[in-house]
Amino acid sequence: MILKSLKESRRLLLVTHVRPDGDAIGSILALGRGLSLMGKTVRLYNESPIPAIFRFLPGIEQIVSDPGPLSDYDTAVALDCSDLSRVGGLADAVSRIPTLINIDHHLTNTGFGAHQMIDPAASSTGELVYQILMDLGIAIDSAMAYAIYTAIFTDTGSFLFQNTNPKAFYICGRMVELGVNSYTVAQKLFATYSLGRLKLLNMVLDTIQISRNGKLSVMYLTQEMLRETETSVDDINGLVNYAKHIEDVQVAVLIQESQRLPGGGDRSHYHVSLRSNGPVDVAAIAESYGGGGHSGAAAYTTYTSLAEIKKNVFRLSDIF
Ligand SMILES: [Mn+2]
Repeated sequence: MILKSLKESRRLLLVTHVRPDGDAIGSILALGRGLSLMGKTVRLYNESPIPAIFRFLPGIEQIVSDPGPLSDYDTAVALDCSDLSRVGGLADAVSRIPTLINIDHHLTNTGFGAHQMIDPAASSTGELVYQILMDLGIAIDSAMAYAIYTAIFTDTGSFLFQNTNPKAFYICGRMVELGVNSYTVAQKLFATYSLGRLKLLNMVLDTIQISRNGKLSVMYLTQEMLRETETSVDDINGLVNYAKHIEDVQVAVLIQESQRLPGGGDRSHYHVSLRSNGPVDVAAIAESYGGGGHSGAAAYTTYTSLAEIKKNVFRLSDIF
């Protein structure tokens, strides 16, 4: 049904989640380019700024934060969104576009949209986009190959996470055959950090606390640290994983003070990222706070104080 609907569409808006990661960005770029090559009018939308590390991807400038009048589109495609609200402020308006297609791999996907391709066994949404491009008979060029490779490579944590499956290796191998320089991608994504980021990492690591049973680690990051190290949200990407590498730690938590919202007054709010090494399902924890994600990586936003968040988070360690 998805294929038929995509073939019949003429003017498409592709959307993905706020604070986009490599899977969100790679998926939207690859599918967007494929559909454009089929002669369709395609616009790629994201509410948030694109993190600097992804700016090497061909066509990245085509992801815009202004989709124009939504009445222009006959079809919307949501990629890597467990819930349409993940799109951000435009979610309601997007839901009114005549045909809504939902392509995702989150176990927690709410099943929104008229047509869905939801496969929690897929390593990434990029893997599903590859399948769709194949089924549409589109020849993958180097730009699409870089996008798909980046989607899978980042969502599997460079093939380190538990969602790394045979297809992830197979598709990435094919993408390398089609022109991706895997060394270049690795360098762009992981090997080059600013001095500020390392100083920020130093500060954040300094806040690590471990639960009494040793299975949970908690660190935090404040706006003040970003100012002091002259870093931006771009530099926060991946910091949470450091605390996961500690011996015996099963769940790592990074509590990140977010920028005050315009009109939000004095109230700080926090983005809480959770990473699990296996047995603990952090998506369930995030969901209980109104967030979501995968069993191994999830997040939620909260308006309580840092002290309160830490108290609640440490209480979690009692259950595992
Ligand atoms: Mn994903």
